[in-house]
Amino acid sequence: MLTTDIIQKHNETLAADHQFKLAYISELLSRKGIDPQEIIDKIKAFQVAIPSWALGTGGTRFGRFPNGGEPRNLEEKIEDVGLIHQLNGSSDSISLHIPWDIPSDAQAIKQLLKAHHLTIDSVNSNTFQDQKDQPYSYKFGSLSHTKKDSQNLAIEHNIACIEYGKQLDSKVLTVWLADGSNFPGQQHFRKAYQRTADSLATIYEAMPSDWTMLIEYKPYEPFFYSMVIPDWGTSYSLCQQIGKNAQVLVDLGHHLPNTNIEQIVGRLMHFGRLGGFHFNGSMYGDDDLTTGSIKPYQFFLIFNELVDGMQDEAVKNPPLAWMIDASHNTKDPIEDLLQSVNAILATYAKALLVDREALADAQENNDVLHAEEILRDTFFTDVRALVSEASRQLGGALDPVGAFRNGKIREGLISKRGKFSVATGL
Ligand code: RM4
Ligand code: MN
Ligand code: MN
Repeated sequence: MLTTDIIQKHNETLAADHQFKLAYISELLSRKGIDPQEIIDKIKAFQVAIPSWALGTGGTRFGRFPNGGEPRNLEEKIEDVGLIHQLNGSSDSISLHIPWDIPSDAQAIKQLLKAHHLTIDSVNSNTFQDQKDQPYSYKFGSLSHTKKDSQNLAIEHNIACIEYGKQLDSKVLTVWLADGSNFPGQQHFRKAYQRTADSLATIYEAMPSDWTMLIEYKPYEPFFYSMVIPDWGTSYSLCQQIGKNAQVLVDLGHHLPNTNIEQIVGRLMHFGRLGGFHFNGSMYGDDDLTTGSIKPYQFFLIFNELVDGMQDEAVKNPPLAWMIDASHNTKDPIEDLLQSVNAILATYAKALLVDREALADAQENNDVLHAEEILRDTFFTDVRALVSEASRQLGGALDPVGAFRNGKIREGLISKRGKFSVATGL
């Protein structure tokens, strides 16, 4: 549907302004001894996976207000991610949620992925809902369930996810465990933890040796008194027991307000146990808002920590899996995803510009103000032209949302899929 022509024409209308902004930031960087093209190349190499469950309109338990043209099946979800990738050059993979995205014909899906220059990122298991005709319920837990029947069903489901992933060449299983309790006394904390550790160890055993298991944590929701994996410490301890290919996954919205997430990132990288990231914006908790929309400075501090860890040879952390995990309740999902990727790349670019030598020096000498100013100065640098240029060099749009709107792409999707098409997912 999207022709390179739309992107080209749109880029032409923005070219003069873009060149002006790019020349300015390039000159600024050159004066600091930084090669702008080196930064642009790093931005180009940074790819963010799109979750299949974010392509439809999200909602709350009170309501949902779709705009139409939502992808009706896995094939159309792949098409949407292909579109995003064509527009920004930075979204080359899609994460699947099972059973929402079970591939009926793996070969055909692989061909479709190839046609869109995409791969499968992670497969995500779902034991937070009972499926129709499910023999044993997850109402009182899954991997931590007191009854073997439910526990085993959840283990088998995760192993089935690995099988689906293998068919599509994925190498990552992400486990977000929604087990917990709503009332004091309901659950024996130590026993529930141990059952979870045992279940995860069984799943890990079934995983090929070149796969990674990512274990996510979240302090509350769907349970509000306790969660079995509420925090990074619990995820970390589980990973330590399970094996070297088990890693902690940080979802930005899975923290209580004011948590120092950048410090958690630093700790986990120090231990070599940070496996992946779910990007989103958060005001109160798992709000799943647009990445960078609420606390951009904190987001920058998190990226600063990530880049510091990635550039330090003493840090033995594996390469990270980057994914957006947001819910688009108010904005067009594709526009929101494009906006999110843009915010992620711009923040990454800023973190690349931090003068690490000067920062280390200020820290060693306890020059508090200077250390802080090094970060603030970088944070306030406008790097958006570098991100646009990276997109352009990858064949994408200087302004992906603008091109999406100008090309009337949503209108096209609505006329093809209908006003009332609904995506599977939450
Ligand atoms: C959870 C968590 C998981 C995601 C589900 C849909 O809060 O963030 O990563 O798979 O939502
Ligand atoms: Mn998540
Ligand atoms: Mn979440």
